[in-house]
Amino acid sequence: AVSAVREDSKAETWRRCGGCRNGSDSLSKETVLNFYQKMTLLNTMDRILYESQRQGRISFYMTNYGEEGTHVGSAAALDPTDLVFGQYREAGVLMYRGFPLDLFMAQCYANADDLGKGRQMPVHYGCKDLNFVTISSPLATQIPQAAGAAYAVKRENANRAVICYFGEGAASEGDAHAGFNFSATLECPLIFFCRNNGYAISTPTNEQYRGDGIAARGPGYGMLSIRVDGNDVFAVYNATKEARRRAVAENQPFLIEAMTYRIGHHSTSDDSSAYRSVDEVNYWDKQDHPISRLRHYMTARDWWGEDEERAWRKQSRKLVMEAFERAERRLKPHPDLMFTDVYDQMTPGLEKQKEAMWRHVQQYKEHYPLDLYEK
Ligand SMILES: Cc1ncc(C[n+]2csc(CCOP(=O)(O)OP(=O)(O)O)c2C)c(N)n1
Ligand SMILES: [Mg+2]
Repeated sequence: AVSAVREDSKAETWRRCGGCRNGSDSLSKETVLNFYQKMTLLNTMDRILYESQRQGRISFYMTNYGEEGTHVGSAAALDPTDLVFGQYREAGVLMYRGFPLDLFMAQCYANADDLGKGRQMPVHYGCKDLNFVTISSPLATQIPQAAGAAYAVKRENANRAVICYFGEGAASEGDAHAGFNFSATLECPLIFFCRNNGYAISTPTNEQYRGDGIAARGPGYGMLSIRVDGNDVFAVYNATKEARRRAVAENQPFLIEAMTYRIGHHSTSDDSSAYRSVDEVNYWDKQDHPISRLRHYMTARDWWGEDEERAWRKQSRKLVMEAFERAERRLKPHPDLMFTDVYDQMTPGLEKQKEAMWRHVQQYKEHYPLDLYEK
């Protein structure tokens, strides 16, 4: 079944629905169940952390609702040594690579276990061991950085690729042009993965560009490009697998545009009911959700039923709740860590700021519960 996925995408999209087994036959039951478990675990974690923010337990959060298929399908097609540059809505990629719930929670709670030592806003994950470059919010900065990294990878000749995720909104930044052109002309093994989820905060795609989406820009840069149904985890997997193969074998960038839909608000600072209808959101939630589509496939193959679903829902919720409770109890990092690691040796200016901070904290002790911080 090949059909246009969203009304605003004029080109045909490579669509493989859960009902047709093309391409996914080669994936084992174990692999497919793992896809499903990662997609639903991400969904459960999102729900708990979103609620945490609403209750004032954490400062901010961004959900990944509706885009789970793009994360898991693409992550599964990569080699663990491939380097990932994300935007901020790709937590499922990191989860698929093995980042534990405890570390997701530690980052959002900025506790003493956070690999970033509590210095970043929630969802700005990073993990050197999993080859996942720390998220930075200024849009599209990761695109030229990924081009540079892919050039370095090529020079190492290490049979490695770089993948760079970005939203269709970020593709309007000047940095996107620089990254696309550098990687094409320098012939870098780079997969550009655009999550076209219909919105850049409140701006719908029909106000973002006049051409045919993001994939149509690829040929202008001399880049191989494909548009794929982002809510079909198998289609995303197949497209990314082939993009990676060609990027590495032929040293060239490959642009993927995955058509999907942002079901949640942009972030906890946004209320999307101000700019889109409940009917629109419901359509994607009820009719074309990557998780339910995958579940239909598993059911059709007799791999999954009500009992498995009930048991997994219970187990996954327990895993998330336990990690959440551990994170909340954990102490915060020592306040001195705010001043370290940028310079090898702290500058005199920073030393002064640190002393000023401690004077302030001593003076207004009642507002600073130091017993919650590591000594
Ligand atoms: C340089 C820059 N400009 C503006 C912003 C504010 N901003 C944050 S997210 C966002 C929308 C991005 O949309 P898109 O790339 O489609 O990603 P999505 O949120 O849909 O996943 C904007 C405008 C920013 N972070 N950085
Ligand atoms: Mg978007």
